[in-house]
Amino acid sequence: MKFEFVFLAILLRTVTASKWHVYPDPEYKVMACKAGLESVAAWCSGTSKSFKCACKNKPALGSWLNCVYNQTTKHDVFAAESQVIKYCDQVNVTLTHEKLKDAYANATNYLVDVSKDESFNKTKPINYPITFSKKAKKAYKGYYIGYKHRFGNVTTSHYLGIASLSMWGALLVIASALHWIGKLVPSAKKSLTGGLFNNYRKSIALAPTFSKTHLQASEKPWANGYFPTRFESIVLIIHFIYCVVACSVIGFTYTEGDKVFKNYMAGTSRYYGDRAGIILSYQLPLLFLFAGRNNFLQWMTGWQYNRFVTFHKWLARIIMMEVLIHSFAFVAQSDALGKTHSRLQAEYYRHGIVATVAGCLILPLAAYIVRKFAYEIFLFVHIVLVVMFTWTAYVHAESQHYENFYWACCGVWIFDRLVRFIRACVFGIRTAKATFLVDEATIKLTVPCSSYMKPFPGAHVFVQFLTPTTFWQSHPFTIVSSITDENHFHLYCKVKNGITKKLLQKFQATEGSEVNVKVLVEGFYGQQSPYHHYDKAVLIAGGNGISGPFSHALKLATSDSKTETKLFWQVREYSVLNWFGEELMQLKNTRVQPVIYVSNPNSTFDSVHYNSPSSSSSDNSDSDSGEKNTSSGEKTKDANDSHSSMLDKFGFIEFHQGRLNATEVVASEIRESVGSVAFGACGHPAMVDEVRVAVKNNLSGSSKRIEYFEEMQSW
Ligand SMILES: Cc1cc2nc3c(=O)[nH]c(=O)nc-3n(C[C@H](O)[C@H](O)[C@H](O)COP(=O)(O)OP(=O)(O)OC[C@H]3O[C@@H](n4cnc5c(N)ncnc54)[C@H](O)[C@@H]3O)c2cc1C
Ligand SMILES: *[C@@H]1O[C@H](CO)[C@@H](O)[C@H](O)[C@H]1NC(C)=O
Ligand SMILES: *[C@@H]1O[C@H](CO)[C@@H](O)[C@H](O)[C@H]1NC(C)=O
Ligand SMILES: *[C@@H]1O[C@H](CO)[C@@H](O)[C@H](O)[C@H]1NC(C)=O
Ligand SMILES: *[C@@H]1O[C@H](CO)[C@@H](O)[C@H](O)[C@H]1NC(C)=O
Ligand SMILES: *[C@@H]1O[C@H](CO)[C@@H](O)[C@H](O)[C@H]1NC(C)=O
Ligand SMILES: *[C@@H]1O[C@H](CO)[C@@H](O)[C@H](O)[C@H]1NC(C)=O
Ligand SMILES: *[C@@H]1O[C@H](CO)[C@@H](O)[C@H](O)[C@H]1NC(C)=O
Ligand SMILES: *[C@@H]1O[C@H](CO)[C@@H](O)[C@H](O)[C@H]1NC(C)=O
Ligand SMILES: CC(=O)N[C@H]1CO[C@H](CO)[C@@H](O)[C@@H]1O
Repeated sequence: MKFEFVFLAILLRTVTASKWHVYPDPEYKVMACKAGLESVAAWCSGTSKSFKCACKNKPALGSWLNCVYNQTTKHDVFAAESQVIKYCDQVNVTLTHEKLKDAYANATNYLVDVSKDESFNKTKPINYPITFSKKAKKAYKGYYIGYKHRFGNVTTSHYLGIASLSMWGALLVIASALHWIGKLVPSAKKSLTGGLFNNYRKSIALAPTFSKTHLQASEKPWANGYFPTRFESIVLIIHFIYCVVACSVIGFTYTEGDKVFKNYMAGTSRYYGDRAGIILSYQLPLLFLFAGRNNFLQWMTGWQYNRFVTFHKWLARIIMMEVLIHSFAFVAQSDALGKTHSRLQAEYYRHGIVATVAGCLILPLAAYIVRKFAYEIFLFVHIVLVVMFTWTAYVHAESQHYENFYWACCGVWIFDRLVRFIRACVFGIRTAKATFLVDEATIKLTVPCSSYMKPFPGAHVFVQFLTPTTFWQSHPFTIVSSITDENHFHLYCKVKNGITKKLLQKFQATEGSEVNVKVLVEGFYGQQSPYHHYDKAVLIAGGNGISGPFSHALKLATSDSKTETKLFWQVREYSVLNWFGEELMQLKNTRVQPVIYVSNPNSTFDSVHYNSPSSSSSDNSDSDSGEKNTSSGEKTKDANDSHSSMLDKFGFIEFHQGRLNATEVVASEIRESVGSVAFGACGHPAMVDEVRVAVKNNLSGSSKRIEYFEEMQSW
């Protein structure tokens, strides 16, 4: 947890570094006087944006002050003088309020009205002060309104950017407060069962965005991944609407006679461009923060990493929208100013273009389909493009003094990588024992624990298999603390098409026996759901999703909590007892009631060759081939013996043939319970969604506190 505080400090440091200049109104007047007068007469040769001539040349200073005193009132004259002193200080001319008054008094003796002179050449330097003529006043007004719009919009944009960050901050603070109150004073949370709370939870906190679909949306080809939950959608929609309004409502329109932007297009596009550019700068660090594995906000809010990943994805899409507004606005502005060609030569402009292109490529290359079928390619391309985007955007922004935002992004990213590195170092390279479980197409890994890190139920680790072709991949797996080996934990890795398949090919030659494999482990990650605060815990698992729910059940069984626990497990074959029997044995004679649903009607105990916790692996492989012969041939008396002896051994488990109906389980468990109930689910996405929806539907029918914890994460 110490990491989290260091992180907070770094983040605050980078955020406070993003200071900018707010222009007070007198400053606009001082700037506009100088620019207005210099547009009607010249005192030095060559035009310059600097204040050198205006400060050093006495007639120029006199004319400038004449305008400043004419346009200010007694309320802002002092501020305006101070501004003149500040500008002159920048060009090493030291002035005071008295000196300004003297210079003005002297100048008034020599003022010349040049506007009446038709032949006056306004680019030829003169050596006398001029009056604040009508012409000069018109120029002044044009500059005044121009600067006010230009820099006022910048100020507004900063405030809007800060406001968007503050809204996220407020949300996270509220979520953290609720999380910690629930954690420290469990009874407070349990007492929130009134109609209002249940309605809120029913229609927002627990509901998927659309009626039934959250995780299982990923199975629909058009869905591009998971649907957020309704709570997440509401947060994101509010954020989206805010961004649209903030980017599109500028607050004023282009004024004719604006001398800063000579035409409508040049002005308007600049306002939109600045607005979008500044707001997105504030939001970028959030994007990097939410994507990090070691994001301290997980610890504060109790939200799982996948919720932050959801926010990360949608924020990225909205920020890209702002990037495009910014880019196209400046394309339009360059065109309106006739500067397209010259800007294309400028380094900052070119970097801006590259950043936009890189950003645009990131989104389609991170689509669900890419992540599903080529996760490693996605990850590699994502990192390369994000580095490209950040670097080019940094160079682009630095030219306009917005680079601090990018330092914040890099700080967040580097910090996350650093913590990951430290975590991996603390665990060190370990030798894991790998066993291939044929029937389940699962690789069982037994990994020695680090004495510095304490595993907790539901935790997951990221594993790198240190073989020449796979060492760079980092995969998440849920841990199960080992029962047989002290200070070890198991990972049950379902064989899929990537790294797990590669490992399988390695092990296939040595089926059934153990293989040593070097791994680098990074953990422990995840949030532990507080089932022990509830009177009853109902854990529902499907297939390989058993790891998390089982760990919770075991913890509840072995700790002195009074929580009544049920562990439902949907499997295909009885043969799961071969690989998970030892674990389940631990639940014998405890408060935990395991219930197993076997879906394959042909499955029997015959394929189970569970002996005792001390059975060696070579025994297993012998009986394995023996079993295969019996199950394909006629059933022998042995098989019947084994059936009854199995029933003996696993008698404490309730077995059912058929599929587990999550809706029914949820409804009946709530009906039967006398106190508060917490549900947890991990397994097939459709089943997990079913549990979520069933819990949501049954909230209002119950006066007890009913909670749902999703034990499954995907991203
Ligand atoms: C928090 C968490 C806990 C998990 N616990 C378990 C577990 O206990 N047992 C288990 O069998 N599986 C678990 N998984 C899933 C497991 O991470 C993937 O099955 C594994 O990474 C697939 O590797 P592959 O290269 O063989 O898969 P592929 O065939 O390449 O891909 C299969 C699927 O896994 C996803 N995937 C691939 N690599 C990653 C990655 N590095 N990070 C996230 N997703 C990835 C892909 O998007 C794809 O949808 C867990 C996943 C998460 C997020
Ligand atoms: C007063 O103004 C005149 C004309 O600009 C200038 O030549 C002269 O040096 C000024 N005197 C002082 C004391 O500033
Ligand atoms: C400002 O200058 C104008 C001439 O441009 C003049 O009419 C007006 O009186 C001046 N106002 C003040 C407050 O000096
Ligand atoms: C002002 O003076 C400082 C130090 O004397 C010098 O570094 C700087 O370049 C000067 N600035 C201008 C605009 O002359
Ligand atoms: C005005 O002055 C500038 C610089 O002294 C000179 O180049 C230009 O030709 C002059 N223009 C006219 C119309 O006299
Ligand atoms: C069960 O066995 C019958 C007959 O052997 C077979 O037709 C059926 O497909 C099997 N069912 C499953 C789910 O394996
Ligand atoms: C299993 O049965 C097959 C034929 O049914 C036989 O060839 C094989 O040797 C048997 N294996 C064992 C281990 O008995
Ligand atoms: C197994 O034993 C039971 C009684 O214990 C008996 O009813 C059944 O027919 C036996 N089955 C086989 C295949 O021997
Ligand atoms: C589960 O039960 C409910 C109500 O009892 C029923 O509507 C639903 O269709 C069942 N689901 C499955 C998958 O059988
Ligand atoms: C008590 C209660 O509200 N029970 C409901 C639980 O949800 C199922 C359907 O999901 C309803 O049929 C029950 O009436």
